[in-house]
Amino acid sequence: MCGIEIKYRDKQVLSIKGDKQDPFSKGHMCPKALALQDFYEDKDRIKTPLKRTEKGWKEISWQSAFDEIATKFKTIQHAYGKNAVGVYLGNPNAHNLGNALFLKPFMKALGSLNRFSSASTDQMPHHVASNYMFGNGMLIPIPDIDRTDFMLIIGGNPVVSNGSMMTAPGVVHRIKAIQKRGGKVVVVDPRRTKTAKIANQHLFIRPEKDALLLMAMIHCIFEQNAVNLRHLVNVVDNITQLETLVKEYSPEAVTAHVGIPASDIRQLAADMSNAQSAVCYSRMGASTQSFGGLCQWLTNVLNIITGNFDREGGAMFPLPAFNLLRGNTKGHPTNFGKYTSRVNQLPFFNGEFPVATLADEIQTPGEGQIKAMITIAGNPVLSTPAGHQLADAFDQLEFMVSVDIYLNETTKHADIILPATSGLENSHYDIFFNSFSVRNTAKYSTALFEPEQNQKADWQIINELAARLTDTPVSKYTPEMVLDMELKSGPYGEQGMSLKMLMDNPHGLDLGPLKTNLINRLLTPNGEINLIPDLYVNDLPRLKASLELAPKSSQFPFELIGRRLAKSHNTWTQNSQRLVKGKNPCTLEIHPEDAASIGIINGQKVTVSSEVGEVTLDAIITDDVLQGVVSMPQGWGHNQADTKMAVAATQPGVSINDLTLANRVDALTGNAALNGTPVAIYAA
Ligand SMILES: Nc1nc2c(c(=O)[nH]1)N[C@H]1C(S)=C(S)[C@@H](COP(=O)(O)OP(=O)(O)OC[C@H]3O[C@@H](n4cnc5c(=O)[nH]c(N)nc54)[C@H](O)[C@@H]3O)O[C@H]1N2
Ligand SMILES: Nc1nc2c(c(=O)[nH]1)N[C@H]1C(S)=C(S)[C@@H](COP(=O)(O)OP(=O)(O)OC[C@H]3O[C@@H](n4cnc5c(=O)[nH]c(N)nc54)[C@H](O)[C@@H]3O)O[C@H]1N2
Ligand SMILES: [Mo]
Repeated sequence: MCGIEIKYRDKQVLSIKGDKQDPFSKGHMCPKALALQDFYEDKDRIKTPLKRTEKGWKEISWQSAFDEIATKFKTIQHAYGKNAVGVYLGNPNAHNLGNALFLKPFMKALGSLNRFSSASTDQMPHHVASNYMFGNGMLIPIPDIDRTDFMLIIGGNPVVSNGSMMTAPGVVHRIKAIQKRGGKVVVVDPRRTKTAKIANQHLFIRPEKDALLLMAMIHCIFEQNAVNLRHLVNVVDNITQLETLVKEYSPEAVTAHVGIPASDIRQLAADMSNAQSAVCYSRMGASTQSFGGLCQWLTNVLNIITGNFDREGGAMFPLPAFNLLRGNTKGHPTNFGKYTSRVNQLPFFNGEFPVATLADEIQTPGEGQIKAMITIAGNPVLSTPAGHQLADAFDQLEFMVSVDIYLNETTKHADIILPATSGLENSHYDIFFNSFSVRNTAKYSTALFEPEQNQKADWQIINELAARLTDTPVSKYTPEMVLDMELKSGPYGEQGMSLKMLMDNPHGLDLGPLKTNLINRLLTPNGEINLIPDLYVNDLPRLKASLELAPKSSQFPFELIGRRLAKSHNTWTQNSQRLVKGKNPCTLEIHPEDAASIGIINGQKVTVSSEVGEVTLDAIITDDVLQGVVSMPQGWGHNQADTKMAVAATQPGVSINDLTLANRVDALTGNAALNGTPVAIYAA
């Protein structure tokens, strides 16, 4: 989403800089953009289809790769049923125009319900809350960071991540601007993050206790007589029933659990309702945990009842030029939990099952068992809970295909790897991240370089596969054709929005700040917002039970949380020299008193073990983490044999997901509960 200016000669990148004329990013870009050159030039990037043979990987032609894949998938589906072929879609699909447009028809062609993605290790609770409250999983409220006077950030570190479900290039400037106009930023996190360090206030919270905090804040809003629904007063239902639900969650009732003094909780609620405008933004830390579903529901509730919903400076709904919700009408029945997964009965939603249960679906015999897989732009062996167990499961498949740019920890388990073009060889318009953006803007970039002769873009690969699976001709559409049509039929179509218009304005077009628009866009059957959908009310006994302090597990006394690093993106950017140079960032942060209690010193190697695995890494002693909590980065662990990522191997790190547990999910949404994993620590 950041505009970048690349100087180049022939096929050589000379420089990469932020584009000052981009109306949205205004010259900002993060370190990962610089690495585009490394990805482009990377000698390890695969460029020809590879097939596993007894003598190792063999380069094969696209024709024979497509032939073999289509035959194998068809044979397996014929023998065991359509669901026998599973799919895992990774995060880069969301950053890829062609995949964002053509994965849907591909999935339809495959006809399997066994679909999984990184969304269930990430933001699924947001989609579920939007589905139940606003009538569509993609109608997502976004913090109006540029106009708010009070921003409460729970479990997000946007200074490092640049926002998430909040597209906001240059977050530091935006946070400083809040402070400059007299506003306040408060961070709630078990770790003193870079965001916490520039905030006005940081409150340490115990992992997985955010739903209790939110319940108590809502309790306080009623107690302080501060409910103010403003323009939504006629569409918001069940406010009195909500008051009853939160009654028992006073700050005093939750304080010992969340680890925040009751007076601070009251003050936080008062600050939020007294501010001219305010927004509560809760993200990864509040989603990938045992109460992720409740957290995202309660975040919406808090924003709504304090009069900060669909209003300047509150949580608002972007209206992108390519409107993903075009054509949706009111009153579609919810598809949440229409199916449940075979082995663990986790809910199907938004066209997929929770990935935490993928290994079980592969390894548990019986009708409906997954016998073959295709992964597209995903690295679940490093990115999903108990990823090392999923690796074992992959080896039990009859057949596996990966569409990727690297031979890595996941793709090495495939029988055939199909190489896709990468960043600078692809054109781009961001369909998803414009939908989560703090300002309405639109920008299209053409591909900078022609791909090498034998390469194909992701969308060409999946369209070809779809055609072969259905014995139909390959789609005649290109991403540009669909994009142009959507832009013309979208909300700015009448003002002339089109692909040509974007091409005439290569720095991007500013379509203005977010606008109040929710009442007309609500897609719930009755056009109203139910504050207390049954789904959530039925999950409250579980929250209440958590108030009965569970005794700390003596075998695994610490709670492990993850962290993101400015110079890496998930699992795959570590083959860039620019990004990995410098000292090893894959360390375990531990509080001084905890370090003392187990007798370790700064820099010492420690072993971290959980119920499913153990890893060894350097300890960093710091009071940036709460006592009892330890933090390590996600996305590392490139120390496996048989991969081809030479730079990454120089700084491999270890995988946090060798420790996380596949059976720790948010019982409501099935989202992986990655944060709060019980672990033990001892000197290595
Ligand atoms: N413990 C813990 N686990 C986590 C997280 C955490 O915070 N803690 N974060 C979670 C989150 S938020 C996410 S989104 C997931 C991410 O999980 P994944 O999506 O599984 O992981 P990525 O590293 O994003 O995987 C990207 C894969 O796509 C390939 N790739 C990159 N670009 C392209 C391309 O253009 N085309 C194709 N075909 N392939 C490409 C890469 O080589 C890599 O194999 O991880 C989750 N896992
Ligand atoms: N540089 C960089 N940028 C990225 C990525 C990257 O890998 N690198 N990944 C991208 C992706 S895929 C995503 S989804 C976004 C994520 O963007 P963010 O949500 O901003 O990501 P995190 O840094 O994972 O922030 C999660 C925070 O939650 C805290 N936390 C952990 N457990 C709890 C808890 O129980 N309660 C509370 N309140 N906090 C908790 C952690 O300490 C951490 O600070 O970032 C995106 N941007
Ligand atoms: Mo993510």
